[in-house]
Amino acid sequence: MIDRDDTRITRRGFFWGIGVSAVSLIGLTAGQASGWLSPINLFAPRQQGEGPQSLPVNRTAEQAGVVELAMDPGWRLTVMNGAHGRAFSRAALQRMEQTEVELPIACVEGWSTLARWGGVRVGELLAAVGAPITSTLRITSFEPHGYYRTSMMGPEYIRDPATLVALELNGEPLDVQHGFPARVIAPGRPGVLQTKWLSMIEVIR
Ligand SMILES: Nc1nc2c(c(=O)[nH]1)N[C@H]1C(S)=C(S)[C@@H](COP(=O)(O)O)O[C@H]1N2
Ligand SMILES: [Mo]
Repeated sequence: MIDRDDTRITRRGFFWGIGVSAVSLIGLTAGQASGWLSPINLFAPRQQGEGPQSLPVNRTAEQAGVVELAMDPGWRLTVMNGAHGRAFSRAALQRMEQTEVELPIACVEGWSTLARWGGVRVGELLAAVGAPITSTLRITSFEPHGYYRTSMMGPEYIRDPATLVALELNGEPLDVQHGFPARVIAPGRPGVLQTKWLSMIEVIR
């Protein structure tokens, strides 16, 4: 049985809690957006224009525990179509037709930064394993844990010629913080789905 007075106190506490979270959220957002508040910005490295290759970093390579794996010369990107697959070294990806696109990373945390990306069209990789452009893909990172290590990609992205497995960022090889050896970049995709540190692309239908 719940005592009425207890219930009322709990409710007050609940609303008070919401008020506090709303205030701190506004504080953090303002800190990211405007220069004069930047000393209190708790996400300092994620400001516009900051970070390696002039792009902020969400979850660093150190936080993701990928630094050694990213530098492994034995790295391959495996592309699976049913039982058939191919493993591409970074050099093999570089020998394929390269495409350059200008696309932003747009993070829900409140920043969006435009960058120049170079790499291989996802559609080309699918063609290399005989998969149609109407496929749906599961994309997996070699990041061992973490909420953003996998993403799905439907045909609406794949058939867009600007959807890449990116190898280069702003004219240089991807920094490890931005997904070296290879990451996904596609137009109109939320930042969380622009998977870094790729290991596998699977056709799931
Ligand atoms: N493997 C992996 N990919 C990831 C993430 C991650 O934590 N792990 N973070 C995502 C999020 S939330 C964003 S906004 C972008 C940021 O890319 P950047 O760090 O290169 O700017 O990467 C995405 N890709
Ligand atoms: Mo993000």
